Amino acid sequence: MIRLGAATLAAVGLAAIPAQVPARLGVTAKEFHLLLSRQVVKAGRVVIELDNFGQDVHDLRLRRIGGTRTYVLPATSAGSRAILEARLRAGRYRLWCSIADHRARGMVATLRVRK
Ligand SMILES: [Cu+2]
Repeated sequence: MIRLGAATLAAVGLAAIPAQVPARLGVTAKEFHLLLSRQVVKAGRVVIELDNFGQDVHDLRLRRIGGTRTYVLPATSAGSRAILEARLRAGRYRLWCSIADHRARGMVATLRVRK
């Protein structure tokens, strides 16, 4: 077909612009664990939200296993929230709280980022 209707052209135009809506990951911190809202997110922009539902201060670090870059969500007091938008590539990521000995006490989790 050579002739295309206006509706067809509009649809093609829309299809050429990929949705840029970031994935979202919720991380709930408590003594002493991290609970992820999902185990897998799609690679690309990810909004990471740390909610401290515990009583102590907690933070969040994120690093791809085998990678060198560490993403940091700051120390967050009880009842508070921190948000970071990152661009994650595919792989497995370790998440942990870096306050005191919290990681050793169980505040560690794994996230898979798929292509
Ligand atoms: Cu902690």
